[in-house]
Amino acid sequence: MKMIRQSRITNCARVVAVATCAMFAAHNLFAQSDYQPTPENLQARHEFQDMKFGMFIHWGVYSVLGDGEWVFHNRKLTVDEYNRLPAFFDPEKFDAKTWVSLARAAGMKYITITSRHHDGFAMFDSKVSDWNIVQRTPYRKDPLKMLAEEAHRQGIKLFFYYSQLDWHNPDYYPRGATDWKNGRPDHGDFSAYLDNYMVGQLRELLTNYGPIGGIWFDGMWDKPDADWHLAKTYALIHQLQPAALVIPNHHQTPRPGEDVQAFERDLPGKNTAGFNTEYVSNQLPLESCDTLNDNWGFNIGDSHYKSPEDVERRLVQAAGNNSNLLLNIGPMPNGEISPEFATRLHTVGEWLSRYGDSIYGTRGGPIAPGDWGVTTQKDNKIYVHVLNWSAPLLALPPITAKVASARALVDNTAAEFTQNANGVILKVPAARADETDRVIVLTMAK
Ligand code: FHN
Repeated sequence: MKMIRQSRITNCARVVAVATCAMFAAHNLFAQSDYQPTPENLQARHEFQDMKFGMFIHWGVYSVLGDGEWVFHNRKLTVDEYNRLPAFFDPEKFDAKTWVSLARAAGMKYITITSRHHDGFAMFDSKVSDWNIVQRTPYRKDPLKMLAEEAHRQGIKLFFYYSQLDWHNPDYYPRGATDWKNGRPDHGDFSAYLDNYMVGQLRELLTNYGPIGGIWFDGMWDKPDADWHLAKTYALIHQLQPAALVIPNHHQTPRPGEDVQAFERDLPGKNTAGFNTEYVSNQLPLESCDTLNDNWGFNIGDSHYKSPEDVERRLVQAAGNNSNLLLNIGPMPNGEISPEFATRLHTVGEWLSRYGDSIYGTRGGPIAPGDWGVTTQKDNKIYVHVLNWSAPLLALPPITAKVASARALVDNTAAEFTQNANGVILKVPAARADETDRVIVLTMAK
């Protein structure tokens, strides 16, 4: 089972990698070239960077089959077959309060949820077509509305994932790299798909759910050479909600009109996944997404969960690389989040209640990340995150400011240090049994 799952992930990654490379050349042609972010947008970017940790949610009718969000494509189902799926989707256990409360308990400050994935199925009340949760499922309600209201109540920012790629709509034509014969006609009006269908749905998402954090785009890599009408689309978003952030997961150099640079399953600048760009913007906020097990959408056979300590390390690494971490869970078709996800998130939240000062509101520190760990910084403090170091002394490169004190974050005990032109030598307290990250707070002299 595990081998099948891994090979599916690899196949998907390969499709995405090939397509994103080809997109590179044409990429600046279609963006919002005269884009000047408004003061609200710049403020939203700043707040986004401060939040550091978000909950990614992949949830759609595909969850019924318990085989991930690519099941339509992976099993080469026809549109007629897939059309039967919504009738089985009745998430009677969905409770927006439980989901938002879990995000908060995990120390997450925002949620990014699939408003529709590549199957094109709208998980919200859309008037643009009836291919949506209200009209096609026995549930008949709009979970995004409930989630938006609850998120606003609990002070959590809500972002909508929106797949530009569509395996269902006939107007998504010519079809792209993920094409298979699923029964759609060999003709269609791509401009109508973009300007009427997609823009119509984006307009709904940006007007019916109160202030939202932004739109998280995915799927452009399916048709690298197409004109995606980005200028119009991005301009509409910024016109409807100037503070809404455009976050594109196209894995390439950012284009004008985009507000955040996204990385998938990799830290900024790394490309272990095989499809990320090594270019890292020094202007835009950065976000790296990953998933708590191996799948994005619910997969009943996937029990390859990351440990809470692993998640904590990834969060620290992301913060040290000046990035947010968007961590995914795939809720079940009945609307519940499985205990395997929930317990791990609670543990991470408990850790953050002790170590959060060294994460939230910080930016990447002045010392380059190394095998030993990373640094973050905020105000007159540098947080040295020692993730992987067993010797008692740690030699850091020179920093311009004078260090006034060094203390362990966890119990405020003083840590010995010396500073000279060659750098800072820190005596690192021995790691406690349960300590993922030893954080030494260096306070700079005024
Ligand atoms: O194909 C999708 C995948 O299903 C998932 O949504 C991830 C999340 O980053 N993005 C895609 C590929 O880039």
